[in-house]
Amino acid sequence: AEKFDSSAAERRWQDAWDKAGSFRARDDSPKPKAYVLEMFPYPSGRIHIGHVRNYTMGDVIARTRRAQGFEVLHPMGWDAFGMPAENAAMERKVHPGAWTRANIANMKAQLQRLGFALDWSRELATCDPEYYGHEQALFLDMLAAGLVYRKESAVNWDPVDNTVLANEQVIDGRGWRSGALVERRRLSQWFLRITDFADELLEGLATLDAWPEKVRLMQENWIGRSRGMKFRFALAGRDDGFEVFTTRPDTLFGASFAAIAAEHPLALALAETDPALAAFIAECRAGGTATADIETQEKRGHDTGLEVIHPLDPAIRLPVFVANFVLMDYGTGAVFGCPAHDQRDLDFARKYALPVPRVVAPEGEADTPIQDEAYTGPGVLVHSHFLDGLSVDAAKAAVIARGEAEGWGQGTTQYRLRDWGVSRQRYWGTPIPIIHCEACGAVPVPRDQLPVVLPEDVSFDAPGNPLDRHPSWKHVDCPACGKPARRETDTLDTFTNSSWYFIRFASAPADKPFDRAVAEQWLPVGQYIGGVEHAILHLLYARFWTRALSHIGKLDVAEPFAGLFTQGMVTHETYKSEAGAWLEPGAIERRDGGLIETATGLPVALGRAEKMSKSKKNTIDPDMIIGTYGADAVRWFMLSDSPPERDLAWSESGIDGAWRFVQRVWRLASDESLAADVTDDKLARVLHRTIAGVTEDIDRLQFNKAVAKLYELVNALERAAPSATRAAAIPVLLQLVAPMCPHLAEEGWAARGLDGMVCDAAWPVADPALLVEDQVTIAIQINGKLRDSFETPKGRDRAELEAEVLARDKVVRALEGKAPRKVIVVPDRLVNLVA
Ligand code: ANZ
Ligand code: ZN
Repeated sequence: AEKFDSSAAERRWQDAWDKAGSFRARDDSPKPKAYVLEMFPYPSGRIHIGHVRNYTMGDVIARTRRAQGFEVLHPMGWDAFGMPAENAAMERKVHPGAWTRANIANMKAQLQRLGFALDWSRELATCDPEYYGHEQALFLDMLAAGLVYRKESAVNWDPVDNTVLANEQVIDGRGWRSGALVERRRLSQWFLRITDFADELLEGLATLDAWPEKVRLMQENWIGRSRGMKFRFALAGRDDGFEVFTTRPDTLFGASFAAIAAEHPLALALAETDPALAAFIAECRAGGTATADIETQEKRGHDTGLEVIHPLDPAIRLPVFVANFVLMDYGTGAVFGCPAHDQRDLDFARKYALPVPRVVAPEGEADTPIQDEAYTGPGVLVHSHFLDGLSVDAAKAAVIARGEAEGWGQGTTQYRLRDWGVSRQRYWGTPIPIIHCEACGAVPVPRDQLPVVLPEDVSFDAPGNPLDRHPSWKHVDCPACGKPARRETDTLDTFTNSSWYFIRFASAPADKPFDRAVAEQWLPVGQYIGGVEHAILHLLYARFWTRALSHIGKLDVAEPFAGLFTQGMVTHETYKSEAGAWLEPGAIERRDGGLIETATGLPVALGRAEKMSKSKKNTIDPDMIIGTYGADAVRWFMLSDSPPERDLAWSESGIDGAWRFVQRVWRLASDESLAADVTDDKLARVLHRTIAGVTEDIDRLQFNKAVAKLYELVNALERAAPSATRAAAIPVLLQLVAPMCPHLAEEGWAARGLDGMVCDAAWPVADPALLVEDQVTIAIQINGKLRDSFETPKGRDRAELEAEVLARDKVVRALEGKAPRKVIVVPDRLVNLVA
């Protein structure tokens, strides 16, 4: 037979599917619905191998569900806003829009080469005004419902580029571009009230049993609900005080100081008359806002000279510091310091020579001094008066009870989760549809003026926000009073774009964000697949939007993604030259069992398999490998070898193996030897076990296991002699292979002259009778002599076996039609008849 011509088959079948509209999802279909979605890509320029793995998995599910009789929604689009487009504009003088659209065209062509069963009619790019205009409408809906507000908050400010930086853009305290020392500034920003949903988002996790445990745990930790206490410290000799928040009220007798944030109102008030404090506050403002920075920063403070009164013992006084490790935006912006049991407090206490009294200790260690490490382990309360001997939990409860009874404090539920700041001082994002008027304040853009479209004529030659610099865009009249006013020039965080795209995929009318009834037919997404890097923010924000939209009556969906799967990375060996430079796989050769650099003949050091990255030169270009091996072999390899949640090591031998598999299936499919008129029970069993196994493996997303079973089936078919069973099994093989290697399957289907396309054929169903794994041979004895034997499933009961034996021709003849005097049945072994 001829070799399988992958590129001809790819063109032919991609065309045929397209013409037939095979993968269009019909809203009005009477079939049960299945929504399969992979996290949509950022149009960075080219598809990388990680995308290929991700989308191949989704495609296998989508194609299988379709064959199983579901109406499948499997859409694709582009998460098209974000910084890289602006960086490209700055570096290469190309408009972010033009850059993005060129990338989309490129990547779409690449995806199409892989033959994914996508409904391209639903394609969207978040940078299309049709998309972000509806997003603006949803933002205004949330604003009207009180889920959006504006407040001042601290941001990382790059004083050279005059711009706000995200935490990730601050490296070692400096702006990633300018290298300038970053300052902390307070700016008015827009926030979404995700914290209103903290409990719901936390409790909803319990319903997501088709999510990886680890992702649920990450979300839980991120939301970070904890029991704590707020209480008031009175300042000695004054009639004011301040509130602190603690998660360890049990350690209150271990307090040796109190500390407030640099931006705390008390600190600011004291600074007015204390120049040294004012200078210290200014220093604290320099430095990033990331918690990680704050954790690693040297702990520093300024002694205010004030003292607070200990709430449990008025005789105890504690000094009050302004400290750089206390955040204004968390808790109350003030703490009590317990150095023995909190590392930050310990570092601080050592620096300022404060006492370190221990109040929690394991048995017998009440007087063991604390050294360099705070004690956070278990134990009972010591040196704590009425708390002595209590467990940590009991002591927490006792202090909260005392505070509530005496009126100086109360128990709280605290969340690590903060409201979501969505303002970005950038061009390439959804414009926030607000107009600022001196008289009327922040006025929503009237609905009939949406979308607020980004201006095209912007420049990127100066730092800062191009929208703000634009000569005319922001100057508008106030929609309320008609006086000159100013457009909001902040755009929305790109995470808002990805927080509802799956709803728009399900329903995309022109005049509104989505049609509720249609969207609800599809939602929730049955299977969502993507990278674990989105385990927290994207998934949490999307869950929040879904709940928020439901809360305001736009939708009634509790959780957007019923099933979630996070796939592993694709890795590749790395190579280093003698000089220590990374080498591309193409620059090396294997010789005499070693590796050498082709250009120099020098030996090459083989490095670990690592995530493919440009910097390590260990990337593989999807286009190139599709060209060499064909889309089906690439898809097949992406599913083989490793469980999908683990990393997959790209290897030449692996993709070669996949290519050979494709050829073997093709040889079977194009085998024209006539079917012999016999059946082959053994092969039938293998076939049906494969049908059942592959179906189950795909259901459980264990693609590598499905692949292994298909290898076995191919082995069996190759070995089997011609038979009717074999002839009938080959089309079934093609059906089972179709989700993974769809072009090969169609080509084989056509080669065998079968009707229609394999993608339209109903998924094969295993015959349960052929699935019984363990067969046993039952011996039939008559008067102790072996007369006959037969195969039967293991574990059948005595009566059944007896009846079956007595009905057998040979037995009836041997007994001459009479009933036996006695029947002895040894289950799974023998039936002895005494005549
Ligand atoms: C006293 C104490 C004693 C604390 C002890 C811890 C251990 P999580 O669990 O992250 O919520 N804290 C409170 N507000 C703060 C702020 N604005 N900036 C910096 N730190 C703040 O942490 C809660 C703990 O972090 C609180 O409990 C408080 O220190 C500190 F043995 O209070 B703790
Ligand atoms: Zn006005």
